[in-house]
Amino acid sequence: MEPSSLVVVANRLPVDRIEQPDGSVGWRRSPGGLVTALAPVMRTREGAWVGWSGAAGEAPEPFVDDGMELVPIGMTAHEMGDFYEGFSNATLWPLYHDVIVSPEYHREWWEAYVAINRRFADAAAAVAAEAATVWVHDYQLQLVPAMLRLARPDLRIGFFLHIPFPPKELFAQLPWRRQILEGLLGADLVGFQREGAATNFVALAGRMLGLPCEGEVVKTLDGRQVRAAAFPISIDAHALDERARRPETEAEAARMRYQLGNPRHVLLGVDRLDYTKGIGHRIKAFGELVAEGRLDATEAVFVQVATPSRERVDQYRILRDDLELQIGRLNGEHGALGHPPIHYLHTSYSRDDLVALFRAADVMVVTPLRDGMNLVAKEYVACRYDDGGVLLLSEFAGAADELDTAVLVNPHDVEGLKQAICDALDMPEEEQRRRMRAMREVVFDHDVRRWADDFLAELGVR
Ligand code: ADQ
Repeated sequence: MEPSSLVVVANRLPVDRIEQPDGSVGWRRSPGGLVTALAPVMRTREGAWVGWSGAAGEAPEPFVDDGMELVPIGMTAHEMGDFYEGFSNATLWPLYHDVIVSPEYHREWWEAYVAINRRFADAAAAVAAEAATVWVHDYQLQLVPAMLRLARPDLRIGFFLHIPFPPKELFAQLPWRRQILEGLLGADLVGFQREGAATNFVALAGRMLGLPCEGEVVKTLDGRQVRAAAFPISIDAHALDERARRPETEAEAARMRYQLGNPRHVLLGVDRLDYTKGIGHRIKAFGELVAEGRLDATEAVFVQVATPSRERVDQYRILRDDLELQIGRLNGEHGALGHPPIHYLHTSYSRDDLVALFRAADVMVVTPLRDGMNLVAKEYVACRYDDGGVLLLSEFAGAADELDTAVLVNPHDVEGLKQAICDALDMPEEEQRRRMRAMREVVFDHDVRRWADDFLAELGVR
């Protein structure tokens, strides 16, 4: 393997492992904002990407895919359980999302987290060229920056957290809070989605580790300066806009509305099936409007697409059962033959179908209780080239900072949410266009390419 001057380290590789008909293993590029944004710079800089293949077992040999060197990390089924389902998704995920469900603290999960972080750090250290730049991603790998720093003091190291960073009162619960802070401080630059998160982090470094801080900068004991700042992530807006404008997309959107019975209003939710996304809150609000007769189920239809997610974690199984009970009950009580008020799809959609759905929806309902950014909100905006449609957006999504002409809601306030849905459905076209135009300006001006360029420029990569 040739050493690489730019190394990305993320939990997942940007490819999915597929079994070929002849039994051999192949790889298919998985579409995602991160890989789209980084592909050009990775190609010109002979980049490498270190990540897990998503399946249990030994790591396959590194290989080259579309000008990028891919370095798979292996994990046993037991390690997957402790590191990924356990510490990452049943400890850190709920703790960093306002403890919507209770985080579980288990010492053996923590030990697996340390061991797997070390595995990623070792692989990155082995592939990085002298004085290379390494960009580490997300909550699964918060110890990697310090581990790398120790092994390779010559590297420039950046870290980006895709999810929220908790306030100190919640972070303080974590038995390994010092180790996590020290892990992150191995980076030269720590990026967050929102400014408040960066401020939290600096304050915690000062308070818990007793390090001197000045504005956005923390001074470490080994004399380095670590900068913490906000880099709100975005999407490939132009690619979505182009897809949305295709005649076949419009035809598919019309077909979808027809299948729904050509209702006057289509409301849409698209999420990973996750308790942070507030799916139950929006269904409750919509259901009450139908039950009270303020909405007619033959005129207003709610489509909820929920991608299966983390199905081996208990809380996710409970969430699915609760949600399906809630939706089944509502449809049973208020639906008519051929007219269920809610169309619920527990499935993943292709990019083309998602764009057609965004085109078919009059109101996009995005109501997370806490969300780092929420790309779905930005994707809806990117697809509304006609400047029509209304985005209903939770104040608790990072996207609310930028998309401030959306109809902003507090998802915990059921009456407020109901009123916001009614306001959205009644919004005059001129007002829809004014709000949407402002949001489109933000999303197109600040796309995912710009996000990656800004972060890398700050790290010294041009
Ligand atoms: P997620 O929590 O996964 O991401 P989000 O930002 O909305 O949430 O991204 C989800 C992506 O999956 C979107 O691109 C969306 O189109 C796609 N998707 C969702 N449901 C789908 C379906 N049924 N079929 C096909 N595709 C579907 C985490 C953080 C976010 C942060 C992102 C990026 O939780 O806060 O915005 O990382 O940093």
